[in-house]
Amino acid sequence: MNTIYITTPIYYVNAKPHIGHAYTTVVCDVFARFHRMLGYDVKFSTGTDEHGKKVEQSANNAGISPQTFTDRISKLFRDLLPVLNISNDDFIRTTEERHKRTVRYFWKKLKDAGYIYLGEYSGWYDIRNEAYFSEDELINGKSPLGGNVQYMTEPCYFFKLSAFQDKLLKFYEEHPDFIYPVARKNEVISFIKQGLKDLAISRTTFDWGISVPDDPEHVVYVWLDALTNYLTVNGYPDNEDQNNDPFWQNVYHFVGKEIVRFHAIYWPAFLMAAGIVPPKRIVSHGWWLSEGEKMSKSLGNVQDPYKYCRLFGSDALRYFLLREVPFGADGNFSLDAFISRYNSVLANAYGNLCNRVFAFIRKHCNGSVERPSDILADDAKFMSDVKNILKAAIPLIQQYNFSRYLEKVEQAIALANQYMDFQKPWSLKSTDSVRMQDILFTLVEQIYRITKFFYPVIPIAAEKVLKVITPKYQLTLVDDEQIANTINIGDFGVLFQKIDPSEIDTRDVMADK
Ligand code: ME8
Repeated sequence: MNTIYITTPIYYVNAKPHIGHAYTTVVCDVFARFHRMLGYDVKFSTGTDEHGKKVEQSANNAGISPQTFTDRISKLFRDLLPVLNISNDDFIRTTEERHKRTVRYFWKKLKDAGYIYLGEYSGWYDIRNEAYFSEDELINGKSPLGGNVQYMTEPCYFFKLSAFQDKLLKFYEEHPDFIYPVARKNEVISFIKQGLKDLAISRTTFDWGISVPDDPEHVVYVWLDALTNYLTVNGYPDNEDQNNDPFWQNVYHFVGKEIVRFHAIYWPAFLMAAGIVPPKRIVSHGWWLSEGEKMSKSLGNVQDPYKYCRLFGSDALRYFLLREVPFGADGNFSLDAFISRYNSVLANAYGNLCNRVFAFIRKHCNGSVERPSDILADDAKFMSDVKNILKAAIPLIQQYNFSRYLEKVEQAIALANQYMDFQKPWSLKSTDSVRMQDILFTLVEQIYRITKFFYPVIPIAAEKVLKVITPKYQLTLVDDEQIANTINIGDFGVLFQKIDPSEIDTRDVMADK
């Protein structure tokens, strides 16, 4: 059986989740559901990144202990998962014992292999982004990541990152698809070509972290701690032979573009040092913007995924996030665009197609239609067109092209609506009820096919539709499954209620300030 291991970044617990976090998690969920439908054994994990000076400071500001603080915010990320209908297999917190154990073991591996040494570090430290910068990297007195900096000197363990410069370049050459998209790969390569310095991987200026084995004055650098979560979830070190682990051999790390460097440089270097093969893919996407800037808590322009799910349902939010912006590009999150896509595709094109076909069968065919004995040329063309469109959609997901995939699904929906409008089953009620039923059966069968392709993105609505067609629906994309020869359509409500923009109180979905 094919296996795949899909991960989201683990999110910082310095603030509650927003649409940007929801996006990566939804992308991974769609990728996971899609692969399950193709018959893969899927492991899918997400979680929270809870250590570091920034979290310690946020907890101090809130007047509570870091543990209480992280428990509280981590819960907001965890509770969002069922709200977004996420099918993750694991939720990891870096404050868990299982993770601390893995990090300490991994540290020792790096140390025993001779890649860690004790030195001293001075530099400009960006607290918000947990990273040191040299004087010449600062921009207008701030770090290149935009955070405030302060000058610090501390004893510190180093990782011999410089030893990996050539190995990494060779690795990218041998694995040309390792970093997606190519633009990010080129950035990484030119960054490395400027020269890799050894990396400070411990801190002594705060306590909120995993203590370094045999030297508890130091805590492990938060990125080494955080990246190791991917191994913890995969059972390391009990499951020590990761190189022969079918999930590890096929691990896909989905990340926002700002953390590609950590995943594509540091992480494979750490792994190589420990004798573990690097991940299969680092798949990076662009940013959701709000009011023209990256949506982020520190800018105060975040949209709340809880609010969108409550008002419009998780299917609608999932669909919008994947359809609105080509994967990899930045995109603006706007309520107007959300409503317009919802109404035109979910409510009108798809919802209405299902409603009118099912309602018609219930009203004019006693709720039941039989497989036609005659297939006319029009029917055959409709069926093969839908089939070809859907078949062409499969590789698009494997290329992370979620918006084009959805375009294909929408093309198939449009074909079904056109077929119905052209065949006009309502005009045959009194003249040719057999042909009328044949048309309806053909429509139901194609709705079934199309809906399976829509399922990874809108699982709740899709399962409702599949269930109405047959209680024995199968969530597969591999075979050319045929539905039963007799279809009984049960009671069916409105799938997506049309949104009247004038009835939306924008304060309900407004960006939090
Ligand atoms: O970086 N648009 O955590 P984080 C799109 N803990 N995606 C966005 C986004 C936006 N405006 N804002 C956030 C960290 N994201 C580390 C990761 S992994 C070992 C450690 C998403 O809370 C996107 O996936 O800052 C981005 O990479 C991630 O949230 C950053 O989350």
